[in-house]
Amino acid sequence: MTYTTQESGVFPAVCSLDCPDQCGLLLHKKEGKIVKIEGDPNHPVTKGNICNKVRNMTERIYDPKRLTHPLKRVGKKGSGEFIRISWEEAITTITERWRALIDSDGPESILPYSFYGNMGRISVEGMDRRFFHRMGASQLDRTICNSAGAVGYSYTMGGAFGTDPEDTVHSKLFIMWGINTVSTNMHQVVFAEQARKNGAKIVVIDVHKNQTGRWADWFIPILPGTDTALALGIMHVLFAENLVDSAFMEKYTVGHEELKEHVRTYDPTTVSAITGVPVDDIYKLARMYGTTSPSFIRIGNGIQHHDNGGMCVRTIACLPALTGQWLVKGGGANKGNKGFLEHNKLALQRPDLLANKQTRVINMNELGKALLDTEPPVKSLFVYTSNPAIVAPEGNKVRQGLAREDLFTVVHDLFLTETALYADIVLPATSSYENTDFYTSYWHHYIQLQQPVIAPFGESKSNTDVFRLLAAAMGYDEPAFQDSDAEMVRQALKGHGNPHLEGITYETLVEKQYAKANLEPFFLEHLPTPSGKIELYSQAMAKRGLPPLPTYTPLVNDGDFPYLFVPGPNHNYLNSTFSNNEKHQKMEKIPRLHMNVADASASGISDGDTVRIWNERGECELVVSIGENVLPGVVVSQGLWADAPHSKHYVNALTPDRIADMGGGATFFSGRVDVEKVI
Ligand SMILES: Nc1nc2c(c(=O)[nH]1)N[C@H]1C(S)=C(S)[C@@H](COP(=O)(O)OP(=O)(O)OC[C@H]3O[C@@H](n4cnc5c(=O)[nH]c(N)nc54)[C@H](O)[C@@H]3O)O[C@H]1N2
Ligand SMILES: Nc1nc2c(c(=O)[nH]1)N[C@H]1C(S)=C(S)[C@@H](COP(=O)(O)OP(=O)(O)OC[C@H]3O[C@@H](n4cnc5c(=O)[nH]c(N)nc54)[C@H](O)[C@@H]3O)O[C@H]1N2
Ligand code: SF4
Ligand SMILES: [Mo]
Repeated sequence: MTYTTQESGVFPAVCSLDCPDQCGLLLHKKEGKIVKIEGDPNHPVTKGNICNKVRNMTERIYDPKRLTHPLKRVGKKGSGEFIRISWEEAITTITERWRALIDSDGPESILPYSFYGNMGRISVEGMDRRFFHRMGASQLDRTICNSAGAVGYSYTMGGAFGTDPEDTVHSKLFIMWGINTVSTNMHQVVFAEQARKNGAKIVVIDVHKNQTGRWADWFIPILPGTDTALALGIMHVLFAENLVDSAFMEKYTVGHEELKEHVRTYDPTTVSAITGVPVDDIYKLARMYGTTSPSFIRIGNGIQHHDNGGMCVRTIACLPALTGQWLVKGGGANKGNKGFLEHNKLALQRPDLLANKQTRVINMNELGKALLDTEPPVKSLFVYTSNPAIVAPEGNKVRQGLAREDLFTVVHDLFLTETALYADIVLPATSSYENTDFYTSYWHHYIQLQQPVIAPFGESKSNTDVFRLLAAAMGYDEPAFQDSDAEMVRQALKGHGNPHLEGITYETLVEKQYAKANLEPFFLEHLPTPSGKIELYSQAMAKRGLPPLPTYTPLVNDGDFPYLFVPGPNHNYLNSTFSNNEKHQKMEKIPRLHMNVADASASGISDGDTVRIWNERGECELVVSIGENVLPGVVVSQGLWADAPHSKHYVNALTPDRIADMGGGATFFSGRVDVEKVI
């Protein structure tokens, strides 16, 4: 009997949200509906604790605003005037339009746009990819989240391999570097708290003393985009005071002699002038790092949403190699552990269906440009599992592009999102609890299975079903479009050549619900860098015209505005997800702009004033919160807020669509703004 046919009971599930913790869940079902969501106490990492967001998830699953049937636009784009249509009409309209476009403009006039609103591998890297490969559509480079840092980390370590979070209970020093752990990785906090009971110290390095900074034993405020210099200053002291592990460097690294020579110029006085961190604190931090073992660095996403973010992560990733911490249980670093759970992507995504066509690739961070300026133009956009009208940078450009009358836009989502308001056709999506999928955490080492627990909501359909329907209507008759969801999970877990996934199959997951990656052989013994060692000096970077040794480069000059603006995510939303839920909005209260007291008094701004934040790209309005939580010259907000009618909380109206130094990454936090009181 499947879970869906059982009216009542408690069923296993996985949190599908784009969150490193990827919790095991238990769904309590009564009369065919989920009535309660709690953590699975047996999950080895998340152990029954879940966040408030998901504890209140039933509100979202059964929200009366949820889409139940397809819609067709009848009013002006953006106005929200739609009428109900059938699935048949929706699929026919879309595919007729696409056929005509393929004839007149070629398949590259069609652009898919998606991200990880659901982390399920077959939902967002499965049938969809097969479909657009077969079509020969423009390809999307999915760079909005961690790509600068992922590439930077790979230059040093070869791939997403780092410390097992479960081992961090043994750590004696935690450095939370550019990560708002309390909100964005709560189970790392649980491990750190356990370690703290055994004397561990927690250091937080951030531009904002937020909930994570307040939790720290030592909070180190830093100027945005300068962390590379701080890391180089630490290296300077480690080498100068011989706090390095030469035997480790000799065996496991390349370039330590060059690095030692190179960091001579990054003395604490020089570094202090760049970072705003006092000279004595740089010495103290370096000595603490050089003498405490095990020491663990949790590398966050904040530092890499900058012009120089790739190099910053690459540099910090070198630190554990200087002190040999990779060999100590609970020591090392974690930027992301996806490498351990690398499955068979070729089988899942089938790039062979492209049949060697060289289709253009569009960077998702440049969506506005792609819709407004790209030649030949994008004429149709298919958005799924993402909400670019809120989350993409240079938001006004994005919305101007979405408003183009000649752009044929389809949006597949659970809600009529801000993006869906611009669609010609809107398709209702199932929630992850209605589908089969597998999930691989990018922080811990577990792979998990979701099997459908409830029936599809209204007429909603899963991503895979939508692409099966589209494929059939387009006449794509390859067997790849016939595979069931379970079959796709099977394919992804075969022939991957990843020793860490050896022995884990669809059947294991059906039986056990989750499985841990096999951690033998030890990843340090087979690092996928060109040299097979940790690359303190990187020939590969030199070949790409990047400095081969860790090097500090200042942020790009973003215009003559007084403040650097850091608009991060918040505690009770998950990017823009939940920002349309009343309960979550209430928990989050009002969006604020944090400003230093010196800046505020110089500008005649008082605590609680509504301020206008503006630059040449756009403007928004927030309520100011004045204090010492940010350094002078920096303003910080939290949250990607929904567009309530006339709300002026659209922070991405201000963010740049410049591309970071590596991986085509986003630079959300490298924009400059001015701030004035609204009278
Ligand atoms: N509750 C909640 N959890 C989430 C999310 C959410 O929206 N809400 N989003 C999920 C997603 S998709 C992601 S990618 C992760 C992101 O979660 P994190 O990795 O925590 O990244 P951010 O919250 O973007 O930024 C982390 C911190 O970096 C700081 N920061 C910004 N610039 C700099 C800098 O130059 N130097 C330093 N040292 N610090 C800087 C910010 O002030 C912020 O406190 O969280 C995931 N989890
Ligand atoms: N200013 C600023 N902007 C940012 C960031 C920041 O820190 N500051 N962070 C950036 C980062 S790190 C990220 S990852 C992005 C995230 O950006 P997005 O990936 O766009 O994340 P969400 O806003 O959560 O939107 C996900 C959407 O997917 C829908 N969805 C969920 N499950 C499914 C499904 O199974 N099928 C379909 N079809 N739809 C589904 C949800 O309802 C929701 O509308 O935002 C980026 N934008
Ligand atoms: S959002 Fe993160 S912390 Fe919350 S339940 Fe999901 S995985 Fe766990
Ligand atoms: Mo992200």
